[in-house]
Amino acid sequence: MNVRIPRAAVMAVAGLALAAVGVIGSAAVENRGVVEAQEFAAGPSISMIDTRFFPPQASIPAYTDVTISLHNMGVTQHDFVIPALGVSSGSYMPGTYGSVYVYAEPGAYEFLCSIPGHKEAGMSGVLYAS
Ligand SMILES: [Cu+2]
Repeated sequence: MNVRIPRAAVMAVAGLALAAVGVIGSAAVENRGVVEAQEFAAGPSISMIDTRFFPPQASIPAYTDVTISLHNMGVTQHDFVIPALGVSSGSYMPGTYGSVYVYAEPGAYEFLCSIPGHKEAGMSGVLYAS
């Protein structure tokens, strides 16, 4: 399993680099066929940029364990929180990467940066599960 996870990660990164948000789902399906040990579907990649998230809207499949990839492209610390789902990434220093796991029933869920003042400055968005 330890051997397979890096390969899945590399494939997921390659898929994310090439695919728009709407296409990532199919890339995840292909990855699953190749890498048996992968338990989470590769979901959208969201960048944290000072005072906003990009993209500000993203979609995931409902009732599915999904990985949302995060990248702080800003010059200050940010985080990624989905209050309604109890998801909190913890702080990301500028230039750092990571991910959070999400499982959701169908619906629209606000995500935001919880660092004081950042949501008010524009760091929020909506994650759609369907
Ligand atoms: Cu922030």
